[in-house]
Amino acid sequence: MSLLPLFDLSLRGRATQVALEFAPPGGALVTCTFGNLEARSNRLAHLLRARGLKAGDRLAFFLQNRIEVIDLWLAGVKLGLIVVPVNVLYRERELKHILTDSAPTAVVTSRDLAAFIPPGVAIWDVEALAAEAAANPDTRVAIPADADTPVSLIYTSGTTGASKGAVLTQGNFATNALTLVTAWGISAADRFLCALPLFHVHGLGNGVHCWLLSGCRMRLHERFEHARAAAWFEDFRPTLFFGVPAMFVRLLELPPEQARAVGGRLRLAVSGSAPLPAEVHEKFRQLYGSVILERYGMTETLMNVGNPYEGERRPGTVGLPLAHVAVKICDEAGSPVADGTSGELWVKGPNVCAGYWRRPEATAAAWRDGWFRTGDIGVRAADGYITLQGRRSDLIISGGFNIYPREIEELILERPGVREATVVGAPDPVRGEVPVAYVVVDDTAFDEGAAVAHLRTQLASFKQPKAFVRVPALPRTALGKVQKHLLPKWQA
Ligand code: MCA
Ligand code: AMP
Repeated sequence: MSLLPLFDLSLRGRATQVALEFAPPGGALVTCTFGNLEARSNRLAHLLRARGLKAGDRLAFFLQNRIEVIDLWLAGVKLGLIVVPVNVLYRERELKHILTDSAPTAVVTSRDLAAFIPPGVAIWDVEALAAEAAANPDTRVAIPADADTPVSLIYTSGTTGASKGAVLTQGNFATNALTLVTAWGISAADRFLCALPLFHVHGLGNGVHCWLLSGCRMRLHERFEHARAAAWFEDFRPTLFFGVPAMFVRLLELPPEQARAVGGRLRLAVSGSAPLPAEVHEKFRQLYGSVILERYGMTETLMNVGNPYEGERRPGTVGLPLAHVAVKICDEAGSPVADGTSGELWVKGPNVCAGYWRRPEATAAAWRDGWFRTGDIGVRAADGYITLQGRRSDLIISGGFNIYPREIEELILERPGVREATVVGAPDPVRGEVPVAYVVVDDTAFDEGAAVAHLRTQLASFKQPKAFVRVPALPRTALGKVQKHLLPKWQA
């Protein structure tokens, strides 16, 4: 199975239909038909080929949502490239790791973001690339591809601090989208509002692929802005919305009458990437008259489990395994546990990535007998519904973005006067969790202002600790492991 024949249902089959409305910040709406997208990506594919790119080469993008991201993705699929999406909030240190590890031919970026790219990496300006592409022929260029053809390297934060690239194939994306389009009844009649970033699999794997496979109309925004969301819903009148819990929390701020009207047009709202509090699920139902469908996925596996479209969408649970995936819940030894007992979720299916890019040891550690160990802890009820309870690692999820404490701790420990440091997730009403640092410092040598300023240059904004809490010592077990749950609670 490969992507282009599935995209062709829309790119060629619905060539004259409006595919996309892009809303640039402060600018007028730009509209594209599926035929326009086919032509634009063909022109770009000709140009990329002329610049020497061939199947298997990496091409990174470091861009806010815009039409050119779609062009790059489609041209990449056509040429068999491995596209490397990079979070726009990452800064030099994070970028250096990803761009060194994936060794792309170039990174496509915009003028405002180019300054963050470390030296030594070829930068292609997105505007210049688009202008040059426009002069190329719009005839189809495509290499043969199958389910095993790699199409993307997406970096996921590793427990050791260095993120690893998950090698995702055409088969992974195709299976994922086919299952979701079928499970969620997505059709060409839908109107899909997308304000998720396209550099993560929620926006890219679920958003873009469900849109292209179903042939619905997508309204794309550069990013989610809660102050504008109400106006967007009013104006576009979506039937379909995918969001992270922080977006649904923000949507609870809409006046009841407006929320009701939005909810009346909304056929389906899907939440994922972080736990959706049952209370938000219930408040959204009351306010909008729409029952959110919560599902669970990972970068390495795309989607695994979801609440049913037909049937009970049970708050606080992620539902039942999706059609393409097998799920088992295991104890530490890898034996399945009984229903009602907590264990680690192991998954198997055509959705699971091919491994970690150039990291055979990490790949061997994450797979066992063909099953991928998710690191997520959960429990299955007698009727099959799965509830996630936490992680084997101490991952923090803030607004749907993942943070590994170790990465921040290592940077804090490099500061003068810091003897010990640990970072934990503190509850936050909108973002779910925010990182907070607990430090044991020598007060005469530690300069908090300088530490904050330094971290700002080193880390994405969502990873910045919201506070430095000074403690006399970190609580530790007899073996020296920090007992994070014993730290004094921090409140904003
Ligand atoms: C967020 N910020 C951005 C952007 N997005 N800045 C520039 N460009 C962006 N695209 C920054 C803001 O500057 C601000 O930084 C902070 O994030 C929060 O912004 P705010 O406007 O106050 O937004 P909010 O109302 O708090 O909502 C945050 C958000 C954002 C918009 C929901 O967290 C977001 O886009 N999350 C989506 C993450 C996502 O797609 N995850 C999927 C991963 P500052 O704090 O410095 O002021 S894939 C995954 O997890 C798996 C596979 C799955 O299951 O889906
Ligand atoms: P990422 O590393 O960005 O792929 O994030 C994947 C992680 O997000 C999963 O391993 C889960 O811990 C978490 N996640 C995704 N969806 C949900 C959900 N609906 N509820 C709780 N956690 C989720």
